[in-house]
Amino acid sequence: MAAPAPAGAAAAAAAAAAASPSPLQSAFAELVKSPSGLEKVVLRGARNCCVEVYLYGGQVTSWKNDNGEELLFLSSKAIFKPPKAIRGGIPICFPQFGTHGNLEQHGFARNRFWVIDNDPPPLPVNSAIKAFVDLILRPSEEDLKIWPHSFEFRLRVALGPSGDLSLTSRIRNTNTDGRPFSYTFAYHTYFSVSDIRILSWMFLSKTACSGCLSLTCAYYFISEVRVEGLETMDYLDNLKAKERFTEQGDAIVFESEVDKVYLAAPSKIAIIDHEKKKTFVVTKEGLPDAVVWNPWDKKAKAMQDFGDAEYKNMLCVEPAAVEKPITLKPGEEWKGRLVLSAVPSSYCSGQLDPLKVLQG
Ligand code: TA6
Repeated sequence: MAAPAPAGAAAAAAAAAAASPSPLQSAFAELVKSPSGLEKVVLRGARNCCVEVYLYGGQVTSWKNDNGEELLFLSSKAIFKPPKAIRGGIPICFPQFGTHGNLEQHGFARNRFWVIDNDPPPLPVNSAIKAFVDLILRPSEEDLKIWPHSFEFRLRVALGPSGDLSLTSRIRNTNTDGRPFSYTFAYHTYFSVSDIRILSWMFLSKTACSGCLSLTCAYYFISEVRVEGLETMDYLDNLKAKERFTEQGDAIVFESEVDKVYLAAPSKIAIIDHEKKKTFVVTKEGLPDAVVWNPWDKKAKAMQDFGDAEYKNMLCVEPAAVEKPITLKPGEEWKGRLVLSAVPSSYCSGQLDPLKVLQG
């Protein structure tokens, strides 16, 4: 029995797919050329839900909810030209996170061209997910000179029926000389948030009693954006020579540059954005650590592919494997998964209780 006719945008994609067979065999995924000339895959879900993945870097650069609202940060100064990595979305750091090794910062997967994998090994997935694409990266001769290991890196990007975005990585050691290899990894996710800075108010009240006037002055600090789930975790501080500290017991709010690798972090982390009445729930599998990064004003000015004020509206929370590199023997395969969902959260939705979100 033929699949039910997809509605709206997916119908158009279906017609297009039928008209010109693309390497993508799905009505919910379309390969297009972006204005930069780089190719990207557009995944269309229910209503206006949509995801864009560039073959360059295997990088998600856009994730929209059913109101068509962009949920990921992409710099207005992002450079879409190799070998520069695209500033925003979800760059993949492999086979090295940051400067944890002697390769270029964050390894090379984010500035290589991936290809569409039309025949991936089966992956147990929820059959309700129609909008997905499989990409694959293998090392080039040049890569083997800087990192002498054969691997197959398969990436499935999927847009769920409720608008959730998932990235499933499978990395296999295909060395034929019996050598294992080790690597570090991160999904370097840039979230789009409302003003991340702690905003303060001075509150003056006048009280008059029995002929005298007294002024009471109070300061209120409001942070629209907070991260929950990393309280009391140990972390390596990249701003202090990777020294190890323990996070204080409250939600993380932001008032200066932050660059921390939280160790053995819980599988669920929440980013609560009061202003946007939304909570991002970050769920991770096979990735013990979580990096939190905001460059703040000075670092922002120093980055050519980043707007001076853009630090106010982005936050990176990056499921990662940093402290303990992953080691694979030949033939072995590792799986690392990230699932992102954006839930409405406001005082009245009752979804503001982070524990409810984290333990939901
Ligand atoms: O993930 C945090 C971090 O490692 C920071 O140290 C900062 O350098 C950021 O990544 C961005 O790195 P990039 O190489 O993309 O400029």
